[in-house]
Amino acid sequence: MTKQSDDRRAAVLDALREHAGGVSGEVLASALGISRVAVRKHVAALQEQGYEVKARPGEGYRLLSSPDAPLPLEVWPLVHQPFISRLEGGRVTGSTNDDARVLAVAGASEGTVVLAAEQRSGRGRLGREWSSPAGGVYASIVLRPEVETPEAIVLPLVVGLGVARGLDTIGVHASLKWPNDLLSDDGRKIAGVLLEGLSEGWRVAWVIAGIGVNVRRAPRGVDAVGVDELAGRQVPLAEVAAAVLDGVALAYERWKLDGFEPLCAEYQRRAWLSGRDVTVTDAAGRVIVSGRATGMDAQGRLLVASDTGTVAIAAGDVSLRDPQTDGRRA
Ligand code: BT5
Repeated sequence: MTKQSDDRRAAVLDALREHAGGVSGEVLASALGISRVAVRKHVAALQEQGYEVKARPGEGYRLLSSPDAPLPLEVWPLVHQPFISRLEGGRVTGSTNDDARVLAVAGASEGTVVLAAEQRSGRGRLGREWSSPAGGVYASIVLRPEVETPEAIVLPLVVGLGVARGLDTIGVHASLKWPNDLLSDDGRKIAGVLLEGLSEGWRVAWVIAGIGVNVRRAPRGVDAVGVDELAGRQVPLAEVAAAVLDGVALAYERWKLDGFEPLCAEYQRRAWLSGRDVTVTDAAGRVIVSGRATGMDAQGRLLVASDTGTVAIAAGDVSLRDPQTDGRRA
């Protein structure tokens, strides 16, 4: 659905919310300028999405409850940034990155988003799994930055920063572990970012920014934490989704205008690795450098001071290093 579209289903839902005590099909139909049959169809579709609507002949319709899910109908009213132009999905899927890719290939415009309440085959970087049970928020945003491919390397940092800003607005502070992890102050992973894209020659055609946020609880078997635990309340999933989308929209649009430099200081303030001893490995698991993470340069490269000097890393996996054994710890 798009904000501009004359979305009758959203109007039916709004009217049901307005008439909390119930409303007849006839009143709804004439208020919205549609037939009673159409009202019935929209109500059935809402019920199918998890809205509990009581329908009684003679008494009309009454909305009893709304689903706690990142459904477009729930998220739209909470999104403020016009950059977010279209919302799809909101239920169970394989991977929202795959769904968004299909839309991007078909020409979907920048700001198109696919949401999910649960993913069957959510993925992280380098083919790793992203555990995506119900109770999280999974979102993929179509981006079409008009830049050459090397300039887009910094995008995971921009998106990560946007997610962190979004989480701020719901009372959750996240640190950023270069390049793409959002961690609680005690180092548990709240969210991850996965960017996938297509270049045509030197130009970027599209990028899918995939974001996974643990909300209700952390999945088992990984060092993770949910937003609820950190916020100290049960945060509606639609609220988390809207906050994250708005945060990413703002950070991304700033980057498009002025590049990474104006965002760099903010990223550094949140940088979880700064001052820690790290080992950086490449995609094959080979060690690129071991040393102390000292910060980042204006291109978003991680700076690691090693025995042989400072190395600027554009891509890699970072783990904490135990200086006693020189072995990897986390
Ligand atoms: C990431 O990869 O952190 C990127 C995650 C992106 C997920 C989103 S959800 C929407 C979109 N659709 C997708 O299919 N994916 C994107 P990486 O840095 O490679 O981290 C993966 C590692 O994090 C795994 O190997 C686990 O150790 C750990 N992990 C898996 N699921 C987790 C979770 N729910 N919370 C915290 N850690 C998790």
